Amino acid sequence: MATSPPKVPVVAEAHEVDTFHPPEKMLASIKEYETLYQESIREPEKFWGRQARELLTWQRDFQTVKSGSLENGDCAWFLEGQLNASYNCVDRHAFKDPNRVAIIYEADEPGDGRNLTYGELLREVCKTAYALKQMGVKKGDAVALYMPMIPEALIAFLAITRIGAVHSVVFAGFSSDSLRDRVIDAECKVVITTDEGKRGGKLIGTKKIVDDALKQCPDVSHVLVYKRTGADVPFTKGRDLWWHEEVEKWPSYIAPEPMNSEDPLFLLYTSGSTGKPKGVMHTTGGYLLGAAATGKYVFDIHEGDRYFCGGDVGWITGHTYVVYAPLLLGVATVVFEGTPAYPDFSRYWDIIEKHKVTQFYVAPTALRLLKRAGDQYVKHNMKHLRVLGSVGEPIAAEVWKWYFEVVGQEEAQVVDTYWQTETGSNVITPLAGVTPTKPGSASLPFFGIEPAIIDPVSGEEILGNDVEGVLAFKQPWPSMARTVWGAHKRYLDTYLNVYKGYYFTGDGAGRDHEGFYWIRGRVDDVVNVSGHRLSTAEIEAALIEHPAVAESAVVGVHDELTGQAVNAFVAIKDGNEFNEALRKELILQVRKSIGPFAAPKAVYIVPDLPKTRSGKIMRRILRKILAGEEDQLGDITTLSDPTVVEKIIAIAHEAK
Ligand code: 6R9
Repeated sequence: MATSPPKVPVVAEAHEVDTFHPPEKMLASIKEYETLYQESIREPEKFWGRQARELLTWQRDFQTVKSGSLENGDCAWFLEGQLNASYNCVDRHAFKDPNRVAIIYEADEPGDGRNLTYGELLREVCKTAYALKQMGVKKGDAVALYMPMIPEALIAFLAITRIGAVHSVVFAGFSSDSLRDRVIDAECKVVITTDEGKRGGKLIGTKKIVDDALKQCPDVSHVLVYKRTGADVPFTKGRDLWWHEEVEKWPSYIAPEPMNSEDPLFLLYTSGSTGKPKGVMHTTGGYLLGAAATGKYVFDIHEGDRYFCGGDVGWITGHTYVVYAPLLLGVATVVFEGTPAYPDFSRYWDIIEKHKVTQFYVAPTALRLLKRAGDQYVKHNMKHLRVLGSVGEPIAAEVWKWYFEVVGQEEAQVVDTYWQTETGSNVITPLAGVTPTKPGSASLPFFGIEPAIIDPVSGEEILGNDVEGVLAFKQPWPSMARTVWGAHKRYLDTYLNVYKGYYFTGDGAGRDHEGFYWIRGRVDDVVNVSGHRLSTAEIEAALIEHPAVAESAVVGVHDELTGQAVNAFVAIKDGNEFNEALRKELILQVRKSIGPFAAPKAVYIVPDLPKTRSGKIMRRILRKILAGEEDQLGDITTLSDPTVVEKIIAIAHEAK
């Protein structure tokens, strides 16, 4: 078994020979996966103890691999152990090989990018860490990031972790209101941003959004601003500081802060079934191990690889697979600022060809767009590609095949990776080149993951194959979230108390006759638009903020391009007139409260919503109406006013 990456560079230079030598896989066969998997389930201490010592560098070794339980919600890993994330991502590679490329920055405009070596990254991280320290950031403090996809975002992640602070990244597509709520919830005192962002040829006013958000955050003492475009942005004296002025003042080395394995590494806010976003908390040792282990086994990352994850650092995919997995394993990570459609639909393929990318990882929504644009855009030499990852939503079989045949030329392995913000890293996924794959199935559990299919009615686990139900996990794993920031009870109630003794994912799933898993989608009020996770309750709360709105109900409907789309039903208060202007205002309200990506695709103004006598909104009925399944509404006589259903059907029809 190849337990560590081969020492020699495994990809021949293109000019040298015209042959491509794929490295030996991390595992020899599916048999070896099965053996290791059994060990990971039966003897998790032995398995994870070994992996943790092999993949991470500990400043102090651990003695207790695993403690706590799902029942009690107190899982902890590698107690007594101490390590530092930035040391593991940067220093250890920089010492060995300072000239190795760490970051390949592909700017929005093709040709504007640059590379950073591990040596350069170490210096930049240290200087920035120093600057943060001088700004008063202490161990355990949360620092907010509101940044585009540029190398400085990664430098900021690592600088924060270097001094033992906690990053709380807010996707730079969230509105100022959303940013404000997250800054307040995590009690951030420092925010890092840019003057502007640049994406798909358009400018994004990041600093302005931060300024708006901070009007209601009196506790923020400093904003560190990286100059990305040179736009003339207002500066608040005493509070705002330029990155280039601050960072250059400080020495290029600062020692990494030793952190306990269970110290928080980051918070990442995500949507759940209730209105308020949850600050999911990940800890240092366990999370880093999940990232490194899945990078190694799922993506088959070897020394010398160039790894390109198209996710944004504002989401978990960017955290784990743009930043942590590739850097922990010491390979180059592509940081792409733009969009797959700019300047044209060949942008991803241009990048893959130019940088000889070995692993590519993206959401099906982008693949659907590019498949639709046409194969004429995919005429590149992409022979270095070994792995094609998919993430965030189910991938339809036709899209899977297109990815495999047209993009990968049937040479690269497609890995449909299922996981969540809360799981930290891939949990049900093929291992590239090892696991046989079936288009549309995320296949088999990763090491340490023991899935259970549960009957949602009885709450009992359904054993055997060929079964359907909701997906849960029976054992804790190192990279699982430990809590929801400031709301541990909510954490317990959402994930661990639903089915006692299990972690509940919130997804429906089937296990087929061969034990392969098929993810069916959320069973709660979460909608997945272009791989972005949105809560219907959160959008409803945004709509209600509009003075004309009495009540609203939001549902997800199937959408060709974005997977699901947000549709809103709104009952307006008496005295308000429905017209096109109001519809626009309502959409604007959601853009303002949450962000443009959450804007409803359709808004239906209705006289009333279908409700039970106890006042519960029956979203199921609304979903059926939009799906054209009016004949399958079931018993509606229990509604407080069954006649509203007819009216809503008429309105929905008229809109079509
Ligand atoms: C990584 C990420 C999590 C939700 C999850 C599920 C859906 C993710 C999937 C998938 C089908 C896959 N999801 N990967 N559904 N197949 N391969 O996306 O995290 O933003 O927290 O979303 O995404 O519904 O529960 P997050």
